[in-house]
Amino acid sequence: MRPRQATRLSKYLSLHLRHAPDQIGITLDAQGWTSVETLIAQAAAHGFPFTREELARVVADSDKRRFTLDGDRIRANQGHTVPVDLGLEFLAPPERLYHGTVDRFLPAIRTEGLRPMKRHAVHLSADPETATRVGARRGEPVVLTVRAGVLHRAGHRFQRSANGVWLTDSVPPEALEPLEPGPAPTAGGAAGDRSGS
Ligand code: HQG
Repeated sequence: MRPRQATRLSKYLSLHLRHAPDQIGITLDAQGWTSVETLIAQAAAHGFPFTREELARVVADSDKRRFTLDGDRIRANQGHTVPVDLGLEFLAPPERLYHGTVDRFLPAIRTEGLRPMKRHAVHLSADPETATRVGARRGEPVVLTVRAGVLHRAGHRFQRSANGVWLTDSVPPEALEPLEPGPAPTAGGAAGDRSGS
């Protein structure tokens, strides 16, 4: 399978295992699993044929381990918008976690904190490099540092998905560390005025 086809299949799986199972007539169980046999048959019936071997290859090669294949079952490891309970344990996060985003969301994030938006949970990365890649999907990345340890001790609950993404309901603005000063403060002497960042 050529890389471009593998990417298409990966995106197809993300779409139907996270967001739109109905569109191809498959159902996810409460934990997000669906039958591989049915998936393959329904995808073919909807004009997207692929083999079990191609599926296994894409799951094994996924850079982000997006899917788990378990016998005749498959599920997405995170990122759902349809309701599923992934059965992940709650556990204590590291003291700091990271969130990759872009400049244009910062005013809202500074006011409301991080919200799950369309997903079930806010996605946080274990290291700034990963967060940089997440932010870069949308433009010039900005990496926010989250005081996860403080939040956890204050009662916020954290889970870690099978591919190492940390999930939590929300992050209030005060749990975000101030950003490093930008490279070039604009005219008007705004330098030092980073309140709320
Ligand atoms: C932003 C990818 C305004 C948030 C990645 C983000 C990740 C706010 C966007 C996974 C906000 C939501 C998740 C607020 C958050 N106001 N904007 N209050 N709070 N945002 O895609 O974290 O390729 O739902 O900063 O690797 O970008 O799908 O979340 O920019 O692990 O496997 O709202 O998706 O993995 O975007 O990415 P998303 P995300 P996959």
